[in-house]
Amino acid sequence: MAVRIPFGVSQHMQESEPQNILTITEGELGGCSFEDCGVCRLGDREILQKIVQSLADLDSDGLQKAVEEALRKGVSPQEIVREGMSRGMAIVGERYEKGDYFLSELIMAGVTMKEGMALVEPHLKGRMGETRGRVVIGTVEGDLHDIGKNIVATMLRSAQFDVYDLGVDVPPKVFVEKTRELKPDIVALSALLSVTISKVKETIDALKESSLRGSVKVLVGGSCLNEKIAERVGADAFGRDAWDGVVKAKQLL
Ligand code: B12
Repeated sequence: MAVRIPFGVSQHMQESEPQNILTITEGELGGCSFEDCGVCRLGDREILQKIVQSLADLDSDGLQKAVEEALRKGVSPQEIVREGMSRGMAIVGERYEKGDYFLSELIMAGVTMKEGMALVEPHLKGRMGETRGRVVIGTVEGDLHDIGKNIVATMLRSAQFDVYDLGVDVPPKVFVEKTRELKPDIVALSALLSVTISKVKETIDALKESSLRGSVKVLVGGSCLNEKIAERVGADAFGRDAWDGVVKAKQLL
């Protein structure tokens, strides 16, 4: 069987058992909701799986083609992100944890996902009209991950929120300054690194110390957080993913 070694994959992978790495295993797709997904039609599964596989394999050309094909076939952009690219990214993370991928592959995955998002984002844009509320969003200090945060910002915009994105590595004092200046209804914090959980708390504490906490709700999210941690650091709500984030943001108003 011919084995395709995608661009960006380390030499050590070429020497190891290829099918373990290049083919998505049942385990890697564990928890996949293709089977019970009420939104996607039967024919969409194959193309969504192509998206998952391309991103997991860091195959930029394959991903672009698959995303374009999915959009052409009328698969919803939300489904492309949630059931396609996000699952591909989860597999990248697992491969990194197992030592099959290294930092260079994480970087490639970030670039590849951003290229895919650039194709999907124009289809996620919200309608013009009355805004639901104002959100200031950013990734906390010390953390450079922004793909998930960007998806949350896009989904909030498409749900008619007025979103101010402060970017990544945002110190608590900048959240405080921007909260004072922009008077948002919600401050949304993203954190993916366990070491930055303390920064989520510091940011919320800084809002308290500046007497701003009473006038804003704090929504947090990111793969190192959960409901319990969110409560412990003093947030008002936790969003499991971008879609849950929008639901929680609406509930907070
Ligand atoms: C791509 C990636 C990178 C890229 C980031 C590129 C970019 N521009 O973002 C780069 C290469 C820069 C990177 C660097 C590092 N990374 Co990294 N990275 C990843 C990876 C593979 C994917 C993250 C991602 O984009 N996922 C896809 C998006 C769609 O999902 P998401 O971010 O979770 O976001 C969703 C939800 O969490 C939620 N959400 C996120 N934010 C918010 C905010 C709100 C308000 C709400 C409501 C919801 C919400 O909604 C999003 C959309 O549905 C993850 C593994 C993984 N599967 O998560 C590791 C991972 C996060 N990285 C990890 C590590 C260790 C690092 C490094 C320390 C590696 C190193 N040795 O240097 C550095 C840290 C750099 C830094 N200071 O931040 C670890 C973190 C472990 C931990 N718990 O602490 C992970 C989990 C990998 C692993 N399995 O070990 N990384």
